Amino acid sequence: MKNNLVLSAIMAFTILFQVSCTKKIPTDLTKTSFIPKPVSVVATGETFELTRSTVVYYQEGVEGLQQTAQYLTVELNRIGGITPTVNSTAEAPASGIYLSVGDHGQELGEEGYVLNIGKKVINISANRVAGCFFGIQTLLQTMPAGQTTALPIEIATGTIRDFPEFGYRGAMLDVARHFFSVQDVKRFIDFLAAYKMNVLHLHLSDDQGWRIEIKSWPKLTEIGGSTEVGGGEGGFYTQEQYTEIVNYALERNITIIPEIDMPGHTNAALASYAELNCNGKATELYTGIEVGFSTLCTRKEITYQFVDDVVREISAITPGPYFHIGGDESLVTPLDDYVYFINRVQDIVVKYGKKVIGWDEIAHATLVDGATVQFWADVNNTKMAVGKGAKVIMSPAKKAYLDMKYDSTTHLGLHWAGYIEVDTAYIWDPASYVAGITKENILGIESPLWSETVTNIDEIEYMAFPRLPGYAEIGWTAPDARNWDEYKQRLAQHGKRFEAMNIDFYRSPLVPWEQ
Ligand code: TNX
Repeated sequence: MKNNLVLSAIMAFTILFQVSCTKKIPTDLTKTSFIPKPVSVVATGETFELTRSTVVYYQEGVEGLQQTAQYLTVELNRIGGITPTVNSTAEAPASGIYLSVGDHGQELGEEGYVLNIGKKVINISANRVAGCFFGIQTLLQTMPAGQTTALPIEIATGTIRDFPEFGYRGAMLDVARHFFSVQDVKRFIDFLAAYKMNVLHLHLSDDQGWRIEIKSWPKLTEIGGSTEVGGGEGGFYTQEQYTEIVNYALERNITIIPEIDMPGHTNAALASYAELNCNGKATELYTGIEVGFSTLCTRKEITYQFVDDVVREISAITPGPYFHIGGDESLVTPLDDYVYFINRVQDIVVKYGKKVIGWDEIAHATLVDGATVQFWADVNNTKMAVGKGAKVIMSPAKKAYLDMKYDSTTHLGLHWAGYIEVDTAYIWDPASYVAGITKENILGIESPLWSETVTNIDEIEYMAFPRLPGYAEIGWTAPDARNWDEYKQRLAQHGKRFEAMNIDFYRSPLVPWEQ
């Protein structure tokens, strides 16, 4: 009897010990490693318990909010294996997770949100549905990185108020030099969504490949889509597949920006249609990685019929406001011809209801109202564009190029713009990077991933991670709230998130990853 008592005491003690030591109950929300760093986090020191019976509610009558609620349940299922009920409601519930849209003031803007985690209820509220989506991403970062069976999931209570520094936070994927499947692009979209990026720019054509079906010019994909760098089989998206990508992105609050690069970088088109060449002869397909040797024939009328058809067909399946006309490295197009071409092409883009984006070289043309230049190399071009009233997307190659090697030992990538270690990628401010170009001129930031050396999704992951979350933070978090030494600690915590997502990432020695 006495022995039994002692035994039960030991057992009780052991259980207590296990509970208190093996399960750290999170109670301090400010300790969570959020990326991007939110504007403000206030902890209230308690815990919300997410269980199998937690219901996800959304405010009734708000277009798009049900879809956002569904997105949350899919993620909760992935993490905790639970399938929460989704209900619409007219009144704020007393328990569960509640998404709502209302007037939360100008400061929160189009994308800001308030995430309030109470003991019984989690409220995500915003001016717009987009804000609720970003609030969900923040909430997900309070949960275990990967799948867990340890229910309930405990979440520290408190309030996060948050909004982005820039409205344009993007990445670019070059699907022309190497082609990537719809499935790969969707996975890349998921990466962007997890870090609150809202733009995916698809580089759909280049010398080595034409990657989007154009029904009125079918040889573009039949011939121009048939290979890639290194001579592989290439590929292209049918218009239906492109639409599938656009819709997948839309559900994650991401705008697809299609780019048809012209008048240079057009060998795939020139090989497909002889009439686009000034000498009337089709070129050979190209599978190398040189740039600057091709040009459309800018003084032939058929060229503008071609551009008109391409812009018309792509614009019709692109809900986003932009069309990117490329315009970079047209080294064999005389400047007069280049300016004439860019001017005519801008008018075509406007005619089909889209806003023009081009690489910084398009500054030489007469820019249409609402044009945006993407700064990648030339400060003078960019300033000239701003002088002509254009806005700027910041993609300085020395800082923002995801295809640059991390250091001299990186087996993938190029290094013409330098080596870009994770700290180099993080430590810069778009609004002060170029003297004379200030926040008012800048839409935001984009990190391009050119694919001359990148051939599959694992290699995409290796070049994008861990730099991509840093670019996301530069786009979202104000410069005075950013600091590399503090950021690298948070980034280290995301290593287990990358692992849980099966992301093949570069374990930079500059980041104190957990072992
Ligand atoms: C420059 S950036 C290019 C691309 C290459 C890239 C490789 C830009 C507008 N043009 O054609 O793929 O360098 O880093």
